Amino acid sequence: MCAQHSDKKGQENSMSDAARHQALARIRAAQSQRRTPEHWAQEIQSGNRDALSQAITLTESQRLEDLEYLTAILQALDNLTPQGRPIPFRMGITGVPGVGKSTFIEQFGQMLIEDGHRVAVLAIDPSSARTHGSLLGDKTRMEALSRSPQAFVRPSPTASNLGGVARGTHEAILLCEAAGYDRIIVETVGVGQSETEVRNLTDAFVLLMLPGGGDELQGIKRGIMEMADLILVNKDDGLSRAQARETAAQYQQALHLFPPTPGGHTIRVLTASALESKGIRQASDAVEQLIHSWRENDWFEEQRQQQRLHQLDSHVSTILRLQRAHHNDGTATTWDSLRTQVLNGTRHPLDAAQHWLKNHVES
Ligand SMILES: Nc1nc2c(ncn2[C@@H]2O[C@H](COP(=O)(O)OP(=O)(O)OP(=O)(O)O)[C@@H](O)[C@H]2O)c(=O)[nH]1
Ligand SMILES: [Mg+2]
Repeated sequence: MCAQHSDKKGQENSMSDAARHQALARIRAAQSQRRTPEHWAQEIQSGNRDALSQAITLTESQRLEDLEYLTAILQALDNLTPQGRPIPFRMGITGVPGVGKSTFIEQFGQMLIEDGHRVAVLAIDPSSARTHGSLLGDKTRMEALSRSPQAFVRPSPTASNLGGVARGTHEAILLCEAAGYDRIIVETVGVGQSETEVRNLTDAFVLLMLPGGGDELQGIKRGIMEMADLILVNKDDGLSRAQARETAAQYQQALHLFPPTPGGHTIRVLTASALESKGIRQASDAVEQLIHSWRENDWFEEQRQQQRLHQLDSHVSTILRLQRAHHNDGTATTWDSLRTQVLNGTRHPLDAAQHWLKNHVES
């Protein structure tokens, strides 16, 4: 059974890798036919989903040329975007595997569409970084949303950096926004560093929790809770109802001891049943209230400014890493050898970094 499962997963992974390579090949073919970044930008802006999808594939590429082309597309999109358009809102959703993130987004996304929004969902799976896989399963769990013309659901393969979050997610968000989606939802599995990364990419961060365990607020759970703007105890249904409510009360109690939030808001704990589509409207109202209060007190823009600077740092290290791959000159001072020396403790990390930068970065 297990072997069958992993075989299936393996097939899905290789399928998604193959699909990604095909998409990149199509993009390069289009580039060679002199399809300009301006042309791509126009296609994306006019609602061509294939163009959007292919541009997102560029964000995941490990080739510097692809990133340069992506930059040109983003610039062309900036030029096309009308001034004064309402600023799209970015939301991160995290929680342990199986807590119900995708089921919740399926309901929540449809509600946003009913309210007149256009919704893009980017799903990130850090565990698949090990296998270069993707969350193909998620598309089926968000079936109605995937079919909606007002939604764009993109399970993202994560051939990624240490954080486990797909490196190009920020650019994928920008592309979706340029395509006219005004509610961007990023789903990530809450298993470690990926939350911090997604926290840095989104305006509001929603943590889904399971009923039970409210009295043992230790370690990582507390760390993740401190990053959350809203906590939802999901699966408030069937036999878990009483426990879900008790857990929510315990979390709310515990939050009194947490430091004040930088956005000046109170972290609320609500319950929901994604399966029975209960509590979704309340969650949506709570998120809208957050947006409203942050726009009033300027935290919205302040946080975005910090995030843009974070992106700058992150891209510098990515581009250096990609250049490193290009500059591997096979001598004793290559990156691999420096890494070994740092690993062995025979060279200080600072010295190794300076040595490498001196030799490999043009001034
Ligand atoms: N009883 C109950 N089950 C739920 C609820 N929400 C989701 N589930 C079930 O929980 C299981 C996992 O749901 P998903 O939505 O895939 O959870 P997820 O957090 O996206 O999982 P990963 O993407 O694997 O991390 C599915 O069998 C859902 O039907 C809920 O509110 N109540
Ligand atoms: Mg999921």
